[in-house]
Amino acid sequence: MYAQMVDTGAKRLRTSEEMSPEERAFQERIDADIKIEPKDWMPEAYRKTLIRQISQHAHSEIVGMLPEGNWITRAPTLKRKAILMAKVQDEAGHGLYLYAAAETLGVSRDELIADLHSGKAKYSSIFNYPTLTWADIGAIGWLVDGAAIMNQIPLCRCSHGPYSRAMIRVCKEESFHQRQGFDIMMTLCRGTLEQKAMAQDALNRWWWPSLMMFGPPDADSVHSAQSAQWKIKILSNDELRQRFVDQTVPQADYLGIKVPDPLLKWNDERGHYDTSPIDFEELYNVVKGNGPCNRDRLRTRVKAWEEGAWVRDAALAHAEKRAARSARKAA
Ligand code: BYC
Repeated sequence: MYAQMVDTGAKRLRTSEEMSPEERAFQERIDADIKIEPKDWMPEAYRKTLIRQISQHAHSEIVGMLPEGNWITRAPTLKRKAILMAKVQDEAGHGLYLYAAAETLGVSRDELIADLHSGKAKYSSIFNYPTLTWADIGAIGWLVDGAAIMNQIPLCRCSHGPYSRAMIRVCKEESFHQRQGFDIMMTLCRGTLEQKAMAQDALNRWWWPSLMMFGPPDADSVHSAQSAQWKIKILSNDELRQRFVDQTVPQADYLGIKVPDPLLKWNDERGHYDTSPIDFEELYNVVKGNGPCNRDRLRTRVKAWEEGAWVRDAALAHAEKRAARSARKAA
């Protein structure tokens, strides 16, 4: 599959003969499944690709707190509220592990955040959609966290040590998030007709954006071939998307709600579900900044950053004071 991608819009991969001796040794380590650690030599493009992907991932976790945070004050029971608060706090933790993993590549957190706020760095398209009802919280946990796990389990085996290790804990927590989402959907689907209709409406709105989370089709994916060669990507965008569809459709059947795709059908020959063509124009449009909530999300993040300046200043002043005290004691 990746061999096909080499000729489809992605840059041509360098052959072993075209690589410098350092690059060749690096690629051999990757091929032998040896992790690349912060002090190891790495091609500049590998470093840049990782900074791009890990920071986009970190930003997604942090921006991803907003649509769900919107429902903390309106959760239907105390128990649901406590669970949702824990989940949203977990997302903050994921963002922090990921920023720390990116920092090992020689970039500062301030630079990464400045790139998010200026619109230079991306975050996942999915968080530019609004959460209109409580059922959306169920759909996000079930579908969005479900898609995130599908994408992130292979990342636990990626070639970069800090990123792969961060992913192990993230995936364990995402698994709890997915189950809490499914549990909300289950409760709604077993509830009144009105509640079941809310669950169906949430599935209708979140299904296609969830499939778009996996990125453009392989044929249009700019980075896939190189990322596959470096084992940053273990499975392609389309392979992961297909696995997600195959896993999720039976869950929708179990809930008794209908995936909003008239052409969805099990294909015995392929051993997979066939779907309607995905409207990737919608993904490109959202990624360009024109989704329903892009401007609002960035405005909220920038405001939170500015209003938190005094906390960062106070923490820094405290750390400097402690360091000075320790230095005096040591002298
Ligand atoms: N949204 O060549 P491609 C979560 C960009 S949420 C926005 O295939 P790549 C969570 C892509 O960046 C998920 N942009 O790129 C769940 C590139 O643009 P640039 C966060 C997208 O990197 C619940 C261009 O399109 N997860 O965790 O090889 C609550 C071409 O694409 C999207 C991750 O970030 C998109 N959906 O593959 C809270 C996982 N898709 O950078 C949080 C790690 C593509 O050249 N990331 N683009 O300007 C990945 O696995 C990969 O980066 C992707 C894209 C599969 C997303």
